[in-house]
Amino acid sequence: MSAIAKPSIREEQHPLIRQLADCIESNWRGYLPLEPYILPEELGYVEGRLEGEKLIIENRCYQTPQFRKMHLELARIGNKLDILHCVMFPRPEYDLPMFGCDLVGGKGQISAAIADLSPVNRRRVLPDTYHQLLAALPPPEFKEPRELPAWGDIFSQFCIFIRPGNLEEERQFLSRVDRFLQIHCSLAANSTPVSKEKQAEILAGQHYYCTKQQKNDKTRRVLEKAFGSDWADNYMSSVLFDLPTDE
Ligand code: BLA
Repeated sequence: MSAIAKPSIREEQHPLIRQLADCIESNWRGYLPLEPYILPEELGYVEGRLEGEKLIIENRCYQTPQFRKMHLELARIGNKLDILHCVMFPRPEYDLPMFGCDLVGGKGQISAAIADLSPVNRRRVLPDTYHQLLAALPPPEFKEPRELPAWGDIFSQFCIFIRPGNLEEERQFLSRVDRFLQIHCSLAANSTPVSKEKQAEILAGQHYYCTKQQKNDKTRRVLEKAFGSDWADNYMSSVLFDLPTDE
């Protein structure tokens, strides 16, 4: 086996995907003590074919005292589709929201840019400090907000889901996600465990979040077409949105 790391596909991806991947990793490294997280079987780097085009998936995954799993995935289908997917799964001992982000683009244009800090407690409201800090950000101004699908009731009032119209909107999206991550990583790094009862509630909220995300037919369709439906099912339930277990 060669000791030389494969060049990341991020070098070839849409500039906003590259910049967001760098931004996510620099916040992670800046605020949190990262340890490796081992993905199941051979799912770290995957290649398949979709309509004659090569589909490449590249995963990076870490854990920290507060996060069970921090997953950054970059995917590329020939020159047709570029994807960034990122989820930070807190350990259920901590009252922390789920950070999630998805960028989907093709042929030089990002069609979907979504980012949120999603609440997982019973009333599905963000912890007070999160609410205050997020509410104090400058109001987002995007020309093309997009409508959330039916399963999107998991997202908070601060969720942004847009089609960026120009470079200035791409820049604004990037800077807002950077702020989300600064707020999230700094609050998380200082958070302490909650009571057992509260933990059970958080665990249930995380289950609900993952179950809803698994209903995203657009993601499923891309994976199914390239790798078949069993593989897609397994990938969505064990890599993208695995349910936390009650240890
Ligand atoms: C949309 N996700 C999409 C779309 C595709 C994918 C092709 C449609 C783009 C569009 O309508 O313009 C595909 N996304 C993928 C694939 C992977 C991926 C193949 O991550 C992984 C390999 N999705 C997430 C996370 C969020 C998310 C973490 O993975 C949010 C926090 C949201 N993606 C999301 C939403 C849509 C989407 C809400 C729009 C769905 C719709 O309009 O029905």
